[in-house]
Amino acid sequence: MRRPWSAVLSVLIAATPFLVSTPARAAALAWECDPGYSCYYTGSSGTGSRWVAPYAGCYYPLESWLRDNISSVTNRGHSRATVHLYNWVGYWEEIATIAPGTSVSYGSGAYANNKTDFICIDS
Ligand SMILES: [Ca+2]
Repeated sequence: MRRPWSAVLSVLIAATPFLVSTPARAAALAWECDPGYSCYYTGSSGTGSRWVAPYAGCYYPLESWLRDNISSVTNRGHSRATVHLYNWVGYWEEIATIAPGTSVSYGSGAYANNKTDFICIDS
């Protein structure tokens, strides 16, 4: 049986897997945070592990990896969604107020660095 030329000459182009150079666990871009949300980072300047508040309101207790481990915050919430950070010192001490549209980063010497136990976001 004779094969048609087209079959004989057909060239099979191997579907070489396209190698995408995206690491499985990419480091978060600094200050990565969707509009409408406030984001909390364990590192300075919006780096490290990130927690995103799902909606306005108060959050307590924080997850153990986040508690006393927030070093920077960006607030991309709406115009009334001010963020308040609190530290327990026998009472709830407000250690930071972050206005909508602003970001704060606490250096190692900053009072508010790695102290937050409780977060409230105004609605
Ligand atoms: Ca604390």
